[in-house]
Amino acid sequence: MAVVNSSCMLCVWDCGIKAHVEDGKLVKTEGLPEHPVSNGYVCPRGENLPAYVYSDSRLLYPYRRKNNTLERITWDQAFDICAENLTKVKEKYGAKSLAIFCGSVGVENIEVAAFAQRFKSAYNTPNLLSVENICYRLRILARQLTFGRYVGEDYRQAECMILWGHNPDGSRKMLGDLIREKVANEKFELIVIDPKRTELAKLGLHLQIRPGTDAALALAMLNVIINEDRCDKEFVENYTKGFPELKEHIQQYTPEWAADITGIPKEDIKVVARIFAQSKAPCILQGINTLDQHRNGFQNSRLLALLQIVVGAIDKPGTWVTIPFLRMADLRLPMEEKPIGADEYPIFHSVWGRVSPYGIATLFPKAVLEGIPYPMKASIVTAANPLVTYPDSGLYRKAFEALDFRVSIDPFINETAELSDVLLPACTFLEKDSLGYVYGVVNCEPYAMLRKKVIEPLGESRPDWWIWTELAKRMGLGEYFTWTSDEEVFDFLLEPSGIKEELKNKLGVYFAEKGYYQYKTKPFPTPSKKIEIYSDTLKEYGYDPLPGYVEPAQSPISTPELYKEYPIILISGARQEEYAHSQQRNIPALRALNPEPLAEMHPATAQRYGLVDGEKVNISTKVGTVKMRLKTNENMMTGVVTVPHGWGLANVNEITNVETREPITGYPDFKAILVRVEPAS
Ligand SMILES: Nc1nc2c(c(=O)[nH]1)N[C@H]1C(S)=C(S)[C@@H](COP(=O)(O)OP(=O)(O)OC[C@H]3O[C@@H](n4cnc5c(=O)[nH]c(N)nc54)[C@H](O)[C@@H]3O)O[C@H]1N2
Ligand SMILES: Nc1nc2c(c(=O)[nH]1)N[C@H]1C(S)=C(S)[C@@H](COP(=O)(O)OP(=O)(O)OC[C@H]3O[C@@H](n4cnc5c(=O)[nH]c(N)nc54)[C@H](O)[C@@H]3O)O[C@H]1N2
Ligand code: SF4
Ligand SMILES: [Mo]
Repeated sequence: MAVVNSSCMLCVWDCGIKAHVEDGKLVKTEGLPEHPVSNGYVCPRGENLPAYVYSDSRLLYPYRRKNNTLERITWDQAFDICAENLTKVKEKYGAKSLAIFCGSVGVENIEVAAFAQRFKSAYNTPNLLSVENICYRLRILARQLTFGRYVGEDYRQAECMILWGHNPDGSRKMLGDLIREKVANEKFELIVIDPKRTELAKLGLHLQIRPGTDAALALAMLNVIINEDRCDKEFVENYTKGFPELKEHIQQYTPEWAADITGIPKEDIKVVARIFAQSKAPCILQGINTLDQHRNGFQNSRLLALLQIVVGAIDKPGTWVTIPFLRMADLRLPMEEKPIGADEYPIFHSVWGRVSPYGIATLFPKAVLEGIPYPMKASIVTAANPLVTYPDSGLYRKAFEALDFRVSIDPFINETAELSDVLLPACTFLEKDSLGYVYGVVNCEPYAMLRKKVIEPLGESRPDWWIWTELAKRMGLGEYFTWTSDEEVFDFLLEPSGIKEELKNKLGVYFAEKGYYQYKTKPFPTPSKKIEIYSDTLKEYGYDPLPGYVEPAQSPISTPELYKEYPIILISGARQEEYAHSQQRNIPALRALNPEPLAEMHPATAQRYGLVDGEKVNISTKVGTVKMRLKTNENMMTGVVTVPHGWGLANVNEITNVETREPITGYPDFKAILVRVEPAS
């Protein structure tokens, strides 16, 4: 029996694991107590890694689809078919007619995204359509525009924490546990802003907010803090630009005004604003996508930043701080052509000369089905399941069906792979050496870890880098893909970071110190060299330079006619500990813990619409209907229903839409849409 220290890649938290191996087989996984961030924690998915890796639904050989059945083929045949078809498409419609999709795993396993980027630029298509156009990039951009760089939440030392649209018990359990410890042992204020009274909300002050109205609350909190003279004047004067304009701007947004919009009593808004402003170390933990996937998404992120700024809670321990930057190799090659959506969403594409490699994924169906701005004819989908995880699954299905050629690279046959012409079996992270790396950006802990190989690749599955490399060679692009082993790949990726040697310690972990008060010695890297409360850049592009409030694209107020027909507000995608997105439904131990998706609603709302706890209901929008079991729950806000995403057979994205996009980044609207709920006949 051997024990390998590695890290888990089933979600972005990258927990340390001890993998027990017997006769070349993974038999057990448990937490790694010495890990500097997870400290021995693993969730049920991490505990069930043996069942994950040996699952019957693993794709272990290359396949092609012929007469609607899967035919096993060799790697050589698979690459030949891909090369022939991708070349044909390129010759007939141009390189840009190939779209490469890369999902959440591409963020968690940087090799996946890095090689997708390499291939994209070698093939010469600008169209890498990533989950970065659904998740997280929006906030990075909003903070970059405000601070010039990304700042993140130094939550461990926070004395006042606002969980703003974030329920770590489902999405980030380690943090949930830490909050419970802080509540029990420290002088610590917890505030939770959520339409659902979550278990953590019960431990602190809960503001039950109407979905999608967070900007109104934030503006009113700014109003209270500024008008009651609770700002950090010295900080604001020396390090920010645009405070006088903000002061004038927020006068219209009173707590009374916000109370009507949000459903939160005005006194509660004042109390929370004061607690936040008085704390020595206040820290807002913004939901990882909750506030982004709305019409007001970008400005929501700006507003939370402004709250931190006006009270001077920047770069101090326990607030929002600058995370030391770790540079990784950039595998992109220079490219002239812009991806789809670059003109409609120019800031998402590039700002201050920093060009993003991603197109607007929500415009993919339009490109395929309407040829706007140009036709899209082929796809390579890696580490993603857009048929379940993107808005309006029916439309995405139609778009994928309309393509001339589809390739899928995945360790499993997911719903998107089921449509593919060629399926290429990637091995899982347990079957290769790679790099565990979320360096600071998402969890604000500046560490990186070698993700050591635990077992040999199963069947004929292979590492992602190898698949891209061989495919490129077949297409005459081999000169750009010269790597020959896992080790060469991560050595290359790590080269610019300067930490290659440091990672070779016993645990394989590199952990950096956070530097505080950087602004005292280094100006903020914005055009004004200050924090930009007022953003001239946003103004130049025709967006509001100071964030305001807009109603959700669908709401009782913005679309009263629609509301008559669809009188309940739907939230989709609150996380559940057992699953990552559309994955792991095939693991029996996890399925036993969480057998089916439930639509949760307050009993009074259920009663109002004649619905009974435990019965199946149809949830409908103009886009479609999805059937789920109803669970009444006193903790829900009345008039709101919440459902999980990622369930192939009861897929909430059958009813979401691609039309109501966030106006600056093109993000989809997943969090505040109007639905009708009826008993399923
Ligand atoms: N309605 C609604 N929809 C949502 C959301 C929501 O809140 N509501 N959330 C959105 C968000 S924030 C996100 S991030 C997306 C996620 O969207 P996706 O990334 O599309 O979702 P996953 O189901 O995680 O798909 C990941 C795929 O990667 C595969 N995979 C795992 N390991 C590897 C590997 O090493 N290599 C390769 N090549 N493949 C691998 C898995 O088998 C799986 O098929 O969903 C979005 N969709
Ligand atoms: N187990 C598990 N963990 C995951 C993932 C997973 O799939 N499974 N996915 C990972 C990924 S890619 C992501 S993006 C993150 C997502 O993480 P987050 O976006 O932080 O989502 P949650 O922590 O589930 O918290 C969502 C909470 O927001 C509330 N909410 C919904 N709409 C609104 C609103 O309009 N306003 C406010 N104030 N609250 C609202 C919901 O009621 C819910 O309690 O999770 C990550 N962690
Ligand atoms: S799936 Fe669980 S164990 Fe694995 S990284 Fe995520 S939280 Fe940690
Ligand atoms: Mo995400």
